[in-house]
Amino acid sequence: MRIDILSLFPEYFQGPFAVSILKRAQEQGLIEINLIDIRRFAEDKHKRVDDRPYGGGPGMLMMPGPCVKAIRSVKSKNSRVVYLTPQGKTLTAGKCEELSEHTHLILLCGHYEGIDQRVIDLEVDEEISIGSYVLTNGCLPAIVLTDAITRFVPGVLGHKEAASKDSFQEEGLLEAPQYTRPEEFEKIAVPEVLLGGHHKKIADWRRKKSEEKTRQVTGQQPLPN
Ligand code: 4HQ
Repeated sequence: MRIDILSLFPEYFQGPFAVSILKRAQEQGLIEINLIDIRRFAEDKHKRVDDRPYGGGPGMLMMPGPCVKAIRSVKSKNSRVVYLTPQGKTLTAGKCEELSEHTHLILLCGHYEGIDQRVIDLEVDEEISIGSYVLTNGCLPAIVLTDAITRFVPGVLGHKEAASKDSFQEEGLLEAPQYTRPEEFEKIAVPEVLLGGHHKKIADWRRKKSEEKTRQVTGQQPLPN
């Protein structure tokens, strides 16, 4: 899978993509990430990429010309073009898994107050939000999306933790609490059942905790089994 990320700050991504699992996935050739500077596609001698909104209002918008040119410079028949925006559909694990099945993603990061609607009308396949709040630009959302998608690319995660094989996650449940050594930490003991090695009892305990947590946090009734 290839991911092209179009933004005004390609440097933004260099930290997160150069460490840990995303770094290894690139080294193993499982994903290829390309960072593209939209300003390269500016159409005037001042390299301008923003302008004032028609109808008035605060701030600036990204001009359609440079955005559309940048997208078209990498687009082919197999490309899926995603614009990151609070106006999009909220990202879920299911959407990440679906996007991981594409061979080419183009992620468009907005800056300022956003982009001209005609870029969306002409070139964008879907709009995705990483949550209901407003960030200063779309670079962090593109990092979040790239990270969450990469976990679903075959070979990126080890056998054990394979992205959606977690039965609880598949049922929309939150995870049970987890513990490692020591057995007691600042007077708090690890729940006895986890120390016993009784796999059925451990699985039952985890399910119960998982359902409790899901109810607490989401108010949602866990699906019956
Ligand atoms: N922004 N989920 C504003 C976001 C955002 C989000 C990206 C800030 C687009 C123009 N994107 N720019 N939340 O807050 O995706």
